[in-house]
This record gives sequence, structure tokens and C-alpha cells, in this order.
Amino acid sequence: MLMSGNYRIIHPVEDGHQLWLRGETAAGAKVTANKKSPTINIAKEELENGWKGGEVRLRLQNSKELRALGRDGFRIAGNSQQVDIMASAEQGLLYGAYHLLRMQETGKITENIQVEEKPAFDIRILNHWDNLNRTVERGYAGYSLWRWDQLPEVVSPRYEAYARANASIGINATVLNNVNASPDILKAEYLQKVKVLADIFRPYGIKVYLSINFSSPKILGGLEDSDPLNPAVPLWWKEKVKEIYKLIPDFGGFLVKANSEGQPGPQDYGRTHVDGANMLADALKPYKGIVMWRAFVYAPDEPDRAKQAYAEFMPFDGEFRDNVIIQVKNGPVDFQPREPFSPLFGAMQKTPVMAELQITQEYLGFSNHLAYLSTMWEEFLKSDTYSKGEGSTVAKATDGSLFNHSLSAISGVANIGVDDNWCGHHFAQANWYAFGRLAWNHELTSEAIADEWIRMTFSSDPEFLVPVKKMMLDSREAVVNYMMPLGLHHIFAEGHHYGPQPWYSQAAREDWTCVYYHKASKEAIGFDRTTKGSNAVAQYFSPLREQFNNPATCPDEYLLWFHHLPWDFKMKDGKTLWDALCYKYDKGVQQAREFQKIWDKAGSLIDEHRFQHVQSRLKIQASDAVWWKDACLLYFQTFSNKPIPYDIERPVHELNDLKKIRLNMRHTN
Ligand code: BDP
Repeated sequence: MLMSGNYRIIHPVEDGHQLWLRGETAAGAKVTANKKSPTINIAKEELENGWKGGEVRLRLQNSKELRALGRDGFRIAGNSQQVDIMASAEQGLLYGAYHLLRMQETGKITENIQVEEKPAFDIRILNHWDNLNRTVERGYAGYSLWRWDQLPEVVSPRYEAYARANASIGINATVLNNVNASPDILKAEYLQKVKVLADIFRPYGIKVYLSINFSSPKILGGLEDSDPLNPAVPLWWKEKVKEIYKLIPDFGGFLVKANSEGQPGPQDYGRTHVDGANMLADALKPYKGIVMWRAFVYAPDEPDRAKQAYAEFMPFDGEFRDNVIIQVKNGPVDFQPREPFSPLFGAMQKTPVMAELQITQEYLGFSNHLAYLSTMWEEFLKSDTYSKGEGSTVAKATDGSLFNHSLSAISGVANIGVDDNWCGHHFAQANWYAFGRLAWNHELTSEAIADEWIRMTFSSDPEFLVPVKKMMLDSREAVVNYMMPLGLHHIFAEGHHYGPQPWYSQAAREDWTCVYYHKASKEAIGFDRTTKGSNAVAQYFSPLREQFNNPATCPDEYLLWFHHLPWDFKMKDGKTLWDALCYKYDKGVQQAREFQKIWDKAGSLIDEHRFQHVQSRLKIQASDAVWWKDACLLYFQTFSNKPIPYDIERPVHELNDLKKIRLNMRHTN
């Protein structure tokens, strides 16, 4: 549209770039603050642009009560005519401002507003798996946001928009680069670029962290090796850290993937994770920096993939410096549509442990499938580890409360790229949103989070809200059903992990094949992790261990994760295992079809562009669901030799045709 005099381009379509931040109003609220600072100014501006009620007073106060809410906590008191946001630190005021606006946008402003909030985890951090050439490992929303080629001179407006979106949901930290880290990120030239981003993020309360390559001293510094026990090596790290803090005084620290999938690490020199992590921790300590050391490793002596992280890390519990936190993926294998929680949660008690969740949908249909992941994370966070008796949930084992650690954190592998809508799929924005909200408050329900998100992103009209919320809440289970129900796992196509390839049997490592995980034979299917099998159950506390160990008490969701069972094994509902498997796959297909119906009906209540965008992806999802069902059932049928129950839709593909599908996607393992 052209404006007279000034030419102005109005966004021609609703492309989703505004995310959940759509509350702008011309009302021009009166907002005052008892202090000025870049952070408080942002809070003030947000309220001026978005608050539709009366005066808001932002008050920085150093009272004991407010200090108890921590740096990020806040109190809101008043009514729609006059309301105070109070905090003992600037970030608290910013989070309070976003909270008040969210209350308004989700219809929660009452006569008497009394809110007190403080986050569950201190560090709420995104992990970008972004490479310096701007490709994103497991990224499905376009290239990286970070224009390393243009920085530090050219600054994209997306950087600030990114910081704002994160701050609005309480995310306060970010790791900019891939865990498969290039040493180049620590070059002086790159640190200048990182500094520019850190400066933009700072007023939004966001700290920058970097993934480092353990061989940096050798590769960048020209040292003989990167052995933590070679005195020149810790010295090199000390100097490097000093250089970083000169540029970025509030730098957060390092994320490290060491001795995993070809990445270098201390074991290259016969040293341990402790030697490596503590060396980095010592370098960072004077500046209050931390090390997030990943437990995603492949212990060579342990044949069960699901036992390896525990086997390799448990012996070191208590040996790490106090500024080291062990970052553990939610499940013991690798971000599958469903896994039991990793037994390291609850077991490692003398070392702070943080969860790594995957927001990007590497194993859940990329940005083609609608899968609201909050339900998966809620299931995980609420899982009882029984480490200190009943009620010792994963959430409590990681938020510092159960084991009294002063360091607490939670991370999510980002699903963000340069796509106009940031995440590829409009509904993938909900996963970014949900991660932030759960990191702030792990007691929130997925239902409540979906409710907020739909209202802010799309509409509060019940005709839209109710069915779409139900679709979101069912969506992850639908993916589990049509991909790998009843505890099946890792039967993905080689490399890209998009489609099914349960027949995949030749790889560089046995535990990168699919047959390793499902172990289907004429007689049975599933991975025996009981006391008679790999004994992975022993890594869990009682009574979970016994519950998992017995197929009669093991939850159906984890049945084939822990058990190798005959095809005619009787399920709790009396069905045979084979039939139960068939019905689950079929259910997944029916659910995906149902989503299409819901969307076609509800979609008329929103804008055409987002409606069509989602509609086209739901078509892909429904046809992928059939692909998954046919591939898995036809393949497993070659072992079970049993008919697919006759009330189930018949396969529409030939197994041999499905075996020929080769998707042209990058990624190698
Ligand atoms: C695997 C991914 C790979 C990651 C690795 C990790 O396929 O791209 O680098 O995890 O988390 O799931 O280190």
C-alpha cells in the first residue's frame, strides 16, 4: 500500500512474523518508572504500546520480599486503572511488564490484580545448532538468523526482534552456535561479531554463551595438543576467556560436546570428562561463567545405547567444579517422539544436572508436522524419578530444590531460522513459546500454555480456540502413534530422520541402525532392557525399576522400549501385541486426518494466509502418517506373519516401493 508523501510498505500478508506479540494498541497508556535504564525503558515502551488500561508504575525496590523473588521475579498489584509492577532488579520489571500484557491478551485481568512470580530455573537457555556458514543442523526454518558474513558492521533488525520474543516468555540465555562447534567461533574476528549480538540482547536480559571445540588450543592457538593436563592448554583457555570477558563482561560460559560423534575431547588424551570440564570451569570461574558439559556420549564399553550416558557420567558424580552443570537430553537415547526420562535425572545428585529438550522437530516431522511438544515436556518434567522417594520429579531434580544446588538451568534446541514465520510451521512457534513458559514455571499445564498461545497468536474465539487447542494437545501423541507407538524407537530413515526405515541395518555403528532398536524377528519384537536383557532398568530407582522390568506393569508407552515380546503377547486390554501395534498406527493416521478436518473448519475464523499455510502442511502430515503406517506395518508383518486387523484401513503402498524412497536431505548420521 502506498502512503501519500512517505512511501511505506505494509506487510502484504499475515506471514506470522509477529509471533505471539500482537497486542499493539494506540491507547497510549501512561507508564512511569522510578528509574531509567535500557531494560526498564523497554518495559516502559512495551506497556505504552500494549497496555489498554490505566496508569502502570514500574518500581524498582530493594525490599526483602522482592529480593526473595530473585533477579527475575516480580510482583504485580492493583487493578486495570492503576497497577504497580515491582521487582528488585530490572529484569524482574521487564518480565513483569510482559506478564501483565500477557494477562491482558489472554483475558486474565481481574478487578484485583495480585501476582507474584519467580522462575523455576535460573538459566532458561536456547541452544542454536547454527553453523558459521549459516546452515542450521537439524534446522527446518531456513538459514541461521546470525549473519556472520555481515556482522559486526551490519545489524539485522531480526536480532532485536529475537531478543524481544525470548524476553517476552522469560528466556534469558542463548548459545549462538552448534554443539558440533567450529573452533573459528573463538577467533578474535568472530568474538567481535558475538559482542554485537550480546550488546543487543543485554537490555532484554539475555546472556550469550558459546559452544566450543575442545581442540581449539591446538587448532587456533597452535599448541602441540589440547590435553587439559598440558599446562599450556589451561593457560590458553584462561587467556581466551579473558579476551571474551573484555568484550562481553556478562558472557555466560561454554557449552561443550566432547568425545561424541567425532568431536574432540579430553578422552583423546586419556583424560576424563572431569579433567576437561574442570579446566574450562577454572578459566571461567573468576568471571562467574559456567560450563554446560553435555552427557550425550557413546560409552564404548556399554552395548546398550540407552545405558551409555549414565554409565559414563555416574562414576564422576561429585567431582565437577561448582560452576559445571551436566546437560542431559530428556531421554536416554536421542530426542525420540517418546522415551522414558534419562536415568541420570535423579541419580546424579552431587552435581547439578540440566535437561536438554529439542524444540526443533528432528524426529517429529521437521517443520511439516504439527506436533505441540509441550505435552512431551510436561510428561518428562513430571516423571517421578523416585530418587528421594515419591514425588521426586525430574523438574524437582533439576530446578535445584531436591538436591540443593545453586545452579539450575534448562535448555532447548532452537527451531528458529530466517523464515518469515521464524519456525517454518506456524504451530512450531508454539513450541518455542511453550519451552519458555515451562522453563519459567514447570507446573504450568500444556493446556494452559496452548490456551495462552492460541489467544495471543490467532484468536480467542471459542469456535477456534477449543478445537484447535484439542488438536494441539493430541498432536504429539498422534505423531507417536503413526511413527513409533508402544515404546518403539529410532526406526527413522538414515541421516535425515524424517521418514520410516525400520529395515535400515548397515551403518558405521550398530546403534545407528534401526534393526538394533526394534529387534523384530519371526517370534518377537522390542529391546530387552530388563534384568534378563541389558538391565537398563537397574539405572532407575525402585519402584520404577521393578515396574519397568515387568511387562505386566510396564506402561504400554514404554513396552517395547524395555521388553522383547512375542507377537501374540496379551496386552492389558486383551489385544495381541501385533493387533495393538496395528491399531496404534491406524489411530495415528486417523488423528492426522482429524486435524485436517478441525483446521478446515476452524480456519475460516482466521486470516487466509496462515490458514492455507497450515492447511498445506496438514496435508503433508496426513500423507506422511499413511507412509509411516504402511512402511512399519508392512515391514513388521514380514516377521509377524499375521493379518492387519480387517477393520483397519488397508495399506495403499507396496513395501518395496517404500524401501526405494530416498529423500534428498542433508545430514549424515
Ligand atoms: C543427534 C543429532 C545430531 C546432533 C547430536 C547431538 O542427529 O545432529 O549433533 O544429536 O545432540 O540427535 O550432539
